[in-house]
Amino acid sequence: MADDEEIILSELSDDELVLQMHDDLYDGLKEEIEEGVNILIARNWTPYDTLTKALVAGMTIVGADFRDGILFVPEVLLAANAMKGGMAILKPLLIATGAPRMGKMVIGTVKGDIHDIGKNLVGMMMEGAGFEVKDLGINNSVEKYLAAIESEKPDILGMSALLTTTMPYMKVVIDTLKEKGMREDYIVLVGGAPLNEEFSKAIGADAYCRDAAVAVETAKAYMLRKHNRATA
Ligand code: B1M
Repeated sequence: MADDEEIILSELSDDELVLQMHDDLYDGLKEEIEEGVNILIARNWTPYDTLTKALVAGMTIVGADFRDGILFVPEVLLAANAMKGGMAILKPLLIATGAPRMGKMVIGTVKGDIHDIGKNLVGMMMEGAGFEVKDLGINNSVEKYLAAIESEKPDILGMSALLTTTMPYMKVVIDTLKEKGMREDYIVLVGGAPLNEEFSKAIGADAYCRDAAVAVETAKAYMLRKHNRATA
């Protein structure tokens, strides 16, 4: 297609549209992303497929070029903004009405870290699965986590970190819970691109969640164990 030829998103096939959305996300075109999301949903795509195949896959390309020095912070911010536009449309669709109450989670990105797209996605998927979610936002100190768990009394504490320099802060939070004798009162789940299972074990978390879907499954499994212990 010639560069100056206008692309009508609604005239593209599903595969073409998804590829175009990856390009549009890369270029930070929020309105086009919102339109693409609406088209896929109107074509009976599930919100989850739309999210993972069109948005998350597009953000993976952005991430690779950011890493390789092809894209810089301003461009990545635009891409993140476009992604959030698409996520805002999907959020009410992912949050199924009438899902049974599964439990409550407090989630936040750790101190020094402002990445929130993955954390928001986890919150949305957890709500969709019937969990009540209290989102603490970004850059959370141990004091903020403690205040929130004391006021919200969640079953689960979720922490997100996207930087190798901020992920050790999760251990600060867990160690503080231990010092206060509160560690066993909460299920602690951690996630974020630089983490892995080994790190999660080393810092004393209950589990590492590779992505939002795994976070939901892990949270459900731990809630079931908690329930079984309580009724044993
Ligand atoms: Co940042 N950044 N960034 N950035 N950024 C990364 C993380 C990086 C890997 C890019 C790269 O070099 N390839 C790199 C980190 C390198 C490292 O530490 N080893 C990096 C860097 C270096 C930086 C800055 C230092 C750049 C600079 O200023 N020079 C700076 C740091 C700012 C700070 O936090 N103090 C910075 C800034 C930014 C922006 C502001 C421009 C923007 C963030 C916008 C926003 O979030 N509102 C940004 C972005 C967008 C990225 C990338 C490109 C994309 C992250 C993302 O949103 N992914 C990222 C590259 C990458 O990860 N490939 C990168 C999509 C999202 C759906 O996935 O967040 O992994 P993810 O979440 C997943 C799972 O990890 C998991 O589930 C989610 C959904 O499936 N998960 C959880 C996440 N949290 C969970 C919590 C749970 C469970 C599961 O709790 C239960």
